[in-house]
Amino acid sequence: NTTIYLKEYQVPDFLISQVDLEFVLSPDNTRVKSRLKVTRNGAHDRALTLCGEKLTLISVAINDESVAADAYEQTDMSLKLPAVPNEFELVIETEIAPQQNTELSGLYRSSGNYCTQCEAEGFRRITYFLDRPDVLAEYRVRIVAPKAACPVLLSNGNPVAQGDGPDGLHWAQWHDPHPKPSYLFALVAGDLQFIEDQFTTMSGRDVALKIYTQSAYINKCAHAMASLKRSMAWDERVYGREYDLDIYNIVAVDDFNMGAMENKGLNVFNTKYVLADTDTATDADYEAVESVIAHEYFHNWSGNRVTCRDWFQLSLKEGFTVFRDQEYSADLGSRAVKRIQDVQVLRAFQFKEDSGPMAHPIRPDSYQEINNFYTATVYQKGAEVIRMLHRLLGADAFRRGTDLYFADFDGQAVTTEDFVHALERASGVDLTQFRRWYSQAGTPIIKVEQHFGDGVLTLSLQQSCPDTPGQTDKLPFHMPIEVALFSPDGKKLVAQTLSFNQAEQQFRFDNLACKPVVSVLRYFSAPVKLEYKQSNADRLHLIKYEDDGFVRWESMQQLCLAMIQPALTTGELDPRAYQRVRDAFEALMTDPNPSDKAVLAEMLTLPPAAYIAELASRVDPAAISAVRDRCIERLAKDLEKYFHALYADNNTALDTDAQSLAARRMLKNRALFYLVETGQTAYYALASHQYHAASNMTDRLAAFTALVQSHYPDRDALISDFYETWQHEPLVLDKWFAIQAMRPSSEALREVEDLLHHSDFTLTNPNRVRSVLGAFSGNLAGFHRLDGKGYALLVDYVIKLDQINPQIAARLVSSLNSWRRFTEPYASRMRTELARLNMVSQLSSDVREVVSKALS
Ligand code: BAL
Ligand code: ZN
Repeated sequence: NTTIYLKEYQVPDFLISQVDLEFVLSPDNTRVKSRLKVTRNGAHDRALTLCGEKLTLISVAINDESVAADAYEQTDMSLKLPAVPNEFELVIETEIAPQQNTELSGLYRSSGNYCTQCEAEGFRRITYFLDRPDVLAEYRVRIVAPKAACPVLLSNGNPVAQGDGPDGLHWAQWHDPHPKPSYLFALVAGDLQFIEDQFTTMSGRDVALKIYTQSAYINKCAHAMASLKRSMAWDERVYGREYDLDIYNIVAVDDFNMGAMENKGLNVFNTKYVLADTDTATDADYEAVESVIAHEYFHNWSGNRVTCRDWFQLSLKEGFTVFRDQEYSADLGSRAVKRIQDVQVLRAFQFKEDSGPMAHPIRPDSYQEINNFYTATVYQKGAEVIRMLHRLLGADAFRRGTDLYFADFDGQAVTTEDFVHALERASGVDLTQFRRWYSQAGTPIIKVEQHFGDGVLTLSLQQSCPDTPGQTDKLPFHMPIEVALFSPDGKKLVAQTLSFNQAEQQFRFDNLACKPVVSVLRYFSAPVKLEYKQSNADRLHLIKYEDDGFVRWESMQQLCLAMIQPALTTGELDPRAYQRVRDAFEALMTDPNPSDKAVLAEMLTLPPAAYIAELASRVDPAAISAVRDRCIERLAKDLEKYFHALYADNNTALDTDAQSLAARRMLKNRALFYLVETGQTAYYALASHQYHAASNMTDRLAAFTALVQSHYPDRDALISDFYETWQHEPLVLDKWFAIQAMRPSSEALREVEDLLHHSDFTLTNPNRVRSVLGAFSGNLAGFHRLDGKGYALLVDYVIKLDQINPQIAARLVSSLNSWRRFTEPYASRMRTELARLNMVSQLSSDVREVVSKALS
């Protein structure tokens, strides 16, 4: 594999200002004719080298003169034209086979329809091109296809013309006036239905909105459409950003590597993030659709109008856009719950990445395969970095900064440095030190100590950051630490943002009548691990009095960790630690006025096994599962009557707004989970009744999950019933696969082996692969076995999948990345399987990069 370095970035030797594409579509031989206006960039005499993969070259012409085959050099990866004029028109004809494209990168077929995915480097699988994000061109696209099979023909921008041709063919032409890089190109053609709506922008322009999908799904698109309109209004209100074409098209397809793609004016989506109705989608699915629709819409400015100079800058658009979609969802629903859930994702995936062999800064220095860098670090930590900027500058200065950024760089391909500098110019805040967040990898550890005397509280903060591959001796970060002080009777005395930028720093709070309770890292104001020997009394005080839901939840998590962590080594639950959690649960459940039912549901959830593993110095998966299960079982039995009351109180539809109803369902289903964990027949019957009687998928799936992951005696019949009912709904069937693959038991392996042979399992659909192999590899109790058979199974399938879809195969390997952090024999067994994988001679560059870094 070749390594590409940020420090070696060079401007392109040539620019392309105009692109005219003509596609004559056919499953096995699609003709692509590309007419490019090319200009030499600067004074040099270097050759023009275009990227191209899996293309059959038909012809090349410069300024209408055919170029003979001996006048160019062709390799598997490129087409080199040694002597070209300074300005010329280049016409290239190629042939491709969308039907054979199982990698789902470039032009491919999904359920018989044509679609594209070009980010990051898919366009080179369509035609020879300068396939890099700093080459921006205006695109005109003509699509020709059989009218019967492909009544719908779509590309970026605005529709220009359409008509019928001979032999049952028809055609359509599209024009995108906004210069864009090739990764934002899209084409869709097929037999699709659509729903439509419209949006009037803040300057009074009408935009037609359409969502296309197969006819079987068309009744499930209304929520996505409503989300799109809300997103458009939000971006006008919060960022002053208006949409800039006459039409906004979204297409939902079954087979998609990512969640969705922000192609200019023609988003292509995984059906998972478009389709939703109450029968088939859970409340969490509704929220996910809302946030991904918003995310892709927000990219129209943060990504498309202003794009990335090179792929090292990916977080420029992704970190910023994730921050934007997180804030959008927070504005729409419960801000506290959104923050809790985002932090959970960060801790589960990004912290793990930061402590493993693939750790990289949000702006990586190097990569072998860019597809491996669409990571939780670039996305989620990237969003946390933007959030810190927002907090350090304040909302108004931050907005002045983003206005300046959009104005100065509109239509350009820029860097994270351009972004930070724009914020600096607009705010006057010096961000020199803050920039380290872009270049240093690793999760900082903050030690907190407090001292109180003579009415003065001194808070001492110390920061450090562990070594990561290629990086040692890191310099201190600049970060905002939100703190508040609470009086013994629960009054908030002080709330303040500390600007923490030294290795060690002290902060003084004067004139305090008595020792306060200190709340640190409110709102999770920085993506760090806190080492804070807080007393349990203080934690309980914060659970009671904090108005930040994140801290209330985090204090509860800390109480739970204080119960779980010692037991991982002793094997025994400390009775006092257990009693504290039990009493705190009881107090929460008997609080007559819980502030937010969804926050309460989160507070009644023990820290996930993956997070307990992340915090352990050595991961013993069996111990983690055993201790966590024991805690759940005891809490369930000891607090049964409270869980039952909670269930009964919330098993009603007293609220009318969707958000309150969803919060109620979340709380009720949390209670149901514990009730089922008691193992009592009555609660199995209760859950079974809920499963059968449910009027929505949230309740049905919660009951199904609780029963399938318990010792429910009629488990097999229930699994069959679910399958019989939902087998024709692929997204629901994905849930059916995943819930079985996540069964927290050593039985999971055998079940996963069966699922992999199920007639509905296929390696060609990424959602299905993720629902079985992805879910299984995240199953701490089921995947990590003393005999290592879980790892062997995964590697067997990675080898098969790598021949079909290397991007998804590489993602699966990452679950073995952290092998060094495991106890024996797990660590050795994981390494053995990685070594076996590494011996395969025909590995893709995607898998090769992950496996070789994991072993190095
Ligand atoms: N740009 C790839 C998909 C997304 O982040 O929106
Ligand atoms: Zn994105």
